[in-house]
Amino acid sequence: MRRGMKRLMLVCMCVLGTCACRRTLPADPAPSVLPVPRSEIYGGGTFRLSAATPVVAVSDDERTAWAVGALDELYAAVFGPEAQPRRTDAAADGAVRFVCSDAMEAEEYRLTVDPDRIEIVSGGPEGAFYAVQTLRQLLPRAAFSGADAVEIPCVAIEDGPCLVYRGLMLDVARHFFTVEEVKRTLDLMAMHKLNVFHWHLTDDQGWRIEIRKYPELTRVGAVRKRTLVGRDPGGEYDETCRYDETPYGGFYTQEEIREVVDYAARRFITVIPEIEFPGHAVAALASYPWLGCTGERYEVRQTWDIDDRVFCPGRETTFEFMEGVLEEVLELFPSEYIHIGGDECPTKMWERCPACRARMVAEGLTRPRQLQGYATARIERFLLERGRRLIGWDEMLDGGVTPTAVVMSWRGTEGGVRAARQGNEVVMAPTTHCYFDYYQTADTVGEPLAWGGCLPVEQVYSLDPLEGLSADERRFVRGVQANLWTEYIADFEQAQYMLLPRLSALAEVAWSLDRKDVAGYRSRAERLRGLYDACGYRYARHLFAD
Ligand code: TNX
Repeated sequence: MRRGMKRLMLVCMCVLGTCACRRTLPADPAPSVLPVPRSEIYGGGTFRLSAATPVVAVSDDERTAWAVGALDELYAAVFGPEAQPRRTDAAADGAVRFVCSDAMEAEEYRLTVDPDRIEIVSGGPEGAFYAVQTLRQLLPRAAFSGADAVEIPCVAIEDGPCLVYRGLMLDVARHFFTVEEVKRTLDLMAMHKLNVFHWHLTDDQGWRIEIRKYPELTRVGAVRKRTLVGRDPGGEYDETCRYDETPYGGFYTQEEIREVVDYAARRFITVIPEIEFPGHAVAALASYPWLGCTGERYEVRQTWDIDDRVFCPGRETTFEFMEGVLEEVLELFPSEYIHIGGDECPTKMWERCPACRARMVAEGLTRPRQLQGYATARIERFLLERGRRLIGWDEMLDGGVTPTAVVMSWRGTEGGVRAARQGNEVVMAPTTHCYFDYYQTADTVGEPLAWGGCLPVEQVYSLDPLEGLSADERRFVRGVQANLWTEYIADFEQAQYMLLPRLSALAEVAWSLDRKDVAGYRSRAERLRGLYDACGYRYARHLFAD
């Protein structure tokens, strides 16, 4: 018996030993790429990629270096952290070659894998970056647990996105995510070829961005004294509320913000900051009571839902404040679009406020709601003067919107359709298809607590952001966005679970709108799931057979 055991151990050690020594992993039998490329034609044979495979880069400008940097990351993930592809100038065989083409759009690429080389032709560095993301999906799944060489199937891929805006919004006010977690989120986006990270930085329950001119925003506004446990029964003072009695807080220093913006830029992701105005403002009002209509001192909010306590558009000091905040925001974020929220802003306080009433008279406004239109237009003027564009939630339409503002449609697609018809640019993010804080299945037993609703991955996939619009009007639809609100997100693990695999469905809507097919998507998602496993991401399994 003991001898038998010994022999078994020896055999095991040999097997493990073989795994650990020089070996080439064969290509997986049926790779497929998600989001689905314009065309993907597999030939016979394979290319053998190893740490010794050199890279030929066409130029050495900064953005090209970012795209090639993605290949460095791939080498590190497969061949070990020390593996750095050697750069060579020669158009040698056996290399990965990056080439630029004037005939292509910046995000377009052609990836050709032949037995003796890999060639990536792209319009710009972003296209080259996406080609590397595609290449990553072509590797055998086992590659990510270490190999000396891997085989990649020969293939010719032509690809490019359908929509220019492919977004994800993350709410860091209700649940605070660390810089590391935000970076992991950006990695996820890059894997899915998404290119806009909408960072929801302020809300009633927390102010999360350092503003040097207004230090109370993070000294006071970044911390709530406790957090609701379980579902919000509908109001702070409801006796059935139960709280976690520990203070909850966090914010990003300006240095950390720069770090995130830079990390995103290297992945060709633009970061759009959102500073909520004039609603969802309790954390700001708790920091500086003179920002509200009554001047009362409030606490940072501890429950969810909509709040009446909003910025006072009657007072000049409110605009001075917003401009002071935005000046610092513009320094930190190079994004053309700056999000100023605009959603869910009750007018109750304004109706009773002498300063607001005076403002209405002075501006000839007849409805309190028009004060929001007035306030938004003022902020927009400030942004336009500095070369930026204002983007906000579709409630902006109710207060009257300027032709230059960009509308993010969340209460269905109707607002977006209306905006596109009147010539406003639009991003579609309707609750019906894009709210990843909703349950992913009708049977919620065993699911983590979520906002409510039911948004299965197939439903995300069925989004047609251009529906109901003429060819002319469609030009105004810039793209689509998934939103992850975090009232009921407990940690980053759960955030991943809510995002995946739904983000892959949204990615296909955004990138491959003109070639969607749900059956194909299922099998591509099944394959992509192998990469989620390899990267250690958590994901929901409703789409998959097991
Ligand atoms: C509505 S969508 C909100 C958020 C909530 C979300 C919950 C939008 C612009 N506002 O404040 O977190 O619903 O799903």
